[in-house]
Amino acid sequence: MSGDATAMINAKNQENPVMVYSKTYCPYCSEVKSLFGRLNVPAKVVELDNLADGDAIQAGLQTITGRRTVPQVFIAGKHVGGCDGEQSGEGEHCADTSLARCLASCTCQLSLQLVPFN
Ligand SMILES: N[C@@H](CCC(=O)N[C@@H](CS)C(=O)NCC(=O)O)C(=O)O
Repeated sequence: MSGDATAMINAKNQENPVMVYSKTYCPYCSEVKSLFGRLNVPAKVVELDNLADGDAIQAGLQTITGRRTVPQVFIAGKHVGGCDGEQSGEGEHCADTSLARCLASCTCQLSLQLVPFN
């Protein structure tokens, strides 16, 4: 399933300007979802623990991102990280700064793509 999972993830990331792979009970995921809510950015959220093939999708995410935790966030098809600011060197804690900055740098692309989002 791993090849199928990565293909499915890549397709979803292309279809949806903001993709969040999440688990319903995960506090880091809640922080990311609430951040997008505060920024009024509609994000497509996949709750892996609600899916029969959630484990396979998580394995596919690990192949793509090198990380085995949720959340994993993709903006305009690009992996931007989890809840923390690891990738921007900000260390543990949720990511108003790093995600918000990334969103700001993607504004033009997102505003074009978000119009038909559901
Ligand atoms: N530093 C990570 C922590 C994320 C994390 O620890 N997530 C937990 C769920 S709350 C996780 O994915 N655990 C492994 C798993 O559920 O398979 C982040 O901020 O994104």
